[in-house]
Amino acid sequence: MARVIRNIGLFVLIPIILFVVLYAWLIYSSPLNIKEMDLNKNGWVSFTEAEYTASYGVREVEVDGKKCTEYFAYKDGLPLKVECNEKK
Ligand SMILES: [Ca+2]
Repeated sequence: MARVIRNIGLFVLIPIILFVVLYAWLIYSSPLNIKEMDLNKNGWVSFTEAEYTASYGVREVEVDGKKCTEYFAYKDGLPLKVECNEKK
C-alpha cells in the first residue's frame, strides 16, 4: 500500500517539478525583469506572461535619432521593451 501511495506521489510530484523548472526557465530567459513581465499589472507573473515574454526576437530601431534595440514578442510581433544607449 505504501508503495502505491509513493508511486502516485511521484506521478503528482514529477509534473509539478517539471512545471516549476519550466516556469523558472521562462522567467530566466526573458529579456524583461519581473516587474516588466507582469503585463496585466496584477502583481504576479503568470505562466502565460512568462511564456509570452520569453519567446522574443530582437531588432534594431531608431528612436529620436539614436540607435536602439527593440525586443518584440514572436507571438504577435508587438514590442516588449526598447533599450537605447544613453551615450551623448
Ligand atoms: Ca500578471
